[in-house]
Amino acid sequence: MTRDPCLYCILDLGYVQATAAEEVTAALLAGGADLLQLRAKSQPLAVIESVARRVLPLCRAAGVPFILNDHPALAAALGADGVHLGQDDGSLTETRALIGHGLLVGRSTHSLAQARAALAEGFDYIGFGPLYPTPTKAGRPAIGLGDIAMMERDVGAKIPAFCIGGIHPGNLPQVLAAGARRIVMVSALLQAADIRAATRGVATALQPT
Ligand code: TZP
Ligand code: MG
Repeated sequence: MTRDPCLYCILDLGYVQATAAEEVTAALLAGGADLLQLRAKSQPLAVIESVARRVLPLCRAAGVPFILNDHPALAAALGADGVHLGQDDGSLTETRALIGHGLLVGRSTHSLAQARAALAEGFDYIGFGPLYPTPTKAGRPAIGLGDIAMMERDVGAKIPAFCIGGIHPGNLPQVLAAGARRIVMVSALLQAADIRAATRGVATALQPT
């Protein structure tokens, strides 16, 4: 990562039509996304590959790392900058055996213990949440804000740690007050009337003063 990454945006095909992928990606990048992930939970691999091939050059041109959710082999074949793994997506060692050492590998974590374990295992960054209930990851219990400060102290001081889940411009001040320094925002940006302006507002709020 070339600059201190604060705002991690996700192009989630649960919210965005594949045909709108480039337009939405361009808006997220213009608004100030520091990383961009393609997440497509219910799409065939061919669609994921097609969308990835179209948005990857936009990320490259903006100097923003392109991360693929799941599918490490495809991420490597595409020349993505990284891959994002959930708790059940295998170990870092298994993933590195498949894709080598050239890609960032991130891990979703849902507790302080999992965040510490991801750091110890050697992941390049983590997601931490969901802080609040969210339809984007329905059924995953919210963990609240209480552990953010300790997670930042123990993990976020060493690798980028992105708080995630149900964050929107209205509750962002509380998330930051709880100690978060980096966040992921998905539905609140993808469903905004003006994605670029909404992203810009959040990116600005995350800049250290
Ligand atoms: N992992 C934990 S919460 C979440 C993911 C992918 C969804 C975040 O989406 P939103 O819409 O910002 O709540
Ligand atoms: Mg996964």
